[in-house]
Amino acid sequence: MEKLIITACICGAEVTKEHNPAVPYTVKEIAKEAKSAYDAGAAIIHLHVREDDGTPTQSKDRFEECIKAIKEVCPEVIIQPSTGGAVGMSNEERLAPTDLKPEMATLDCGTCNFGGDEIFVNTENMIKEFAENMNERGIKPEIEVFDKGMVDMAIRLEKKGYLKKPMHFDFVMGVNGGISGTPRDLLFMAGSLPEGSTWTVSGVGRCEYPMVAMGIIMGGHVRVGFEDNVYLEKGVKAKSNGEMVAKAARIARELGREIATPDEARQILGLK
Ligand code: KMH
Ligand code: ZN
Repeated sequence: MEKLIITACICGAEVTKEHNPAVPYTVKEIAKEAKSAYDAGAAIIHLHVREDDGTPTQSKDRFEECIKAIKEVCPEVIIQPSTGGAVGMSNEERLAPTDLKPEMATLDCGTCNFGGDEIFVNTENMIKEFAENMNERGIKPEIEVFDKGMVDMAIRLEKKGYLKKPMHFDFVMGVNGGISGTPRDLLFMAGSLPEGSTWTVSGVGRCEYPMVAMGIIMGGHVRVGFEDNVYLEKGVKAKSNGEMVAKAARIARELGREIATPDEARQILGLK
């Protein structure tokens, strides 16, 4: 089976130090968490950034600072800025980091409830605008899908020329408002992709490690990190993103799946 790409979502936009004191805010903390994840086997860092007080931001300057700091401590890792940002941000704000021309960035392919009164808005025209922005800059989108209809949206947009094959998807499962993180639903999502697509799975909260195990067995790839879950196991908070990546790598090795280096991940994803 193909080597396993582990993505670490080290920071997110919603999780705070109240949830887990190890959630990084400052540039230094973000670089430290990226390094801990990379050292444990992560090939990709899915990146959100914060102000020093924890406020989520899509500032291009802040991304630039954080990317520079990460590259200093792990030069070969793939950095994948978020264009999802935080609920309520404008399109312009969300797209700011694409001007830095990263190798990859996320492209959220549909609107969904995000708990309480929160709605994460991604209309069809927004998705087209974001996809065109990334095409112009040579950025490979990681198509984030929170439900099956979003897979269908990506398939439609590929047919219209907004997205290029082979597409790479991230199934974000277990969000309060999206598809649940169950084996049945992961089989459904993976079975809905066009031939030749690659995919990773992000299980939110308690379904993180069950989805990791499923993803590894099914030949997909996996994402772990504070954005999705702050626990290492029931009742035990992770001390770092590295601990969570190490657990995913351990499960993979037990199941006979080797871990991809960033350069191997670039080959698998067609980044070079
Ligand atoms: N913070 C969420 C509202 C992405 O990174 O592209 C959206 C999100 C998706 O995290
Ligand atoms: Zn994200």
